[in-house]
Amino acid sequence: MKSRLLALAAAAVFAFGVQAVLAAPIHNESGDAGGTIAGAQVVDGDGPPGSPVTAIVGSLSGGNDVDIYGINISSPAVFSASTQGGAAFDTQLFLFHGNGVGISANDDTAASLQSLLPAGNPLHTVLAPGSYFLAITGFDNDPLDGAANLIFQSSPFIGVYGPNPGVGPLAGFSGGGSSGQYTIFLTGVTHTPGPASVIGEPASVIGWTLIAGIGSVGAYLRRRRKSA
Ligand SMILES: [Ca+2]
Ligand SMILES: [Ca+2]
Repeated sequence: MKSRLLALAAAAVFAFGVQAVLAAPIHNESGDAGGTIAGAQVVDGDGPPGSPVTAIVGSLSGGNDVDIYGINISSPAVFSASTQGGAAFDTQLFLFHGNGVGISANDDTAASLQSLLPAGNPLHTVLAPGSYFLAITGFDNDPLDGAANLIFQSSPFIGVYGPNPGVGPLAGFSGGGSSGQYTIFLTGVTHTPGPASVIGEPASVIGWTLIAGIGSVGAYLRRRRKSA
């Protein structure tokens, strides 16, 4: 009886330990996050579904590197993304729908060359909870549509902008920017709870499911390798 209790206690401690490891609120870039919506790195697998993601840590390896992350915005009313205090280079942040249509952009704040997509901005509060794509680049590597139009106004640098009228979805970037290590601080973002959370983003459901599935397998394999 005693040994069974000890075994149960050990199992509980083990389960708690695993949960604690899985509950990491910070997502570390795995390899190099892709520079397209389809190649985006989904922020899942390093926390239980629904648990908060408070930051993404990664690096832009050169002026043409663009890192795009698939994130689950669970609370659009408080969603924010910021590199203030999280980078030593001139960052830019851009938010997109799963179909590549632009949502918001910021280059600099009044205080710094780092970037802020602010909580409470009407561009964010109107969003439905679900999957979105957050891109980080170094100034002045800007997102372009298929006709090489700038998707977002790029000056004055401190503005928070929605997409320019008439532009198409993301097709590429202008290239040639600053680079370095970054931390993107997040609010209103949780680890993806899976396809059921993808509300209001029907065009991206299949892609998101596929990406999330691949990401989960990758995370599983990474954990397997680490524990082997
Ligand atoms: Ca990178
Ligand atoms: Ca900037």
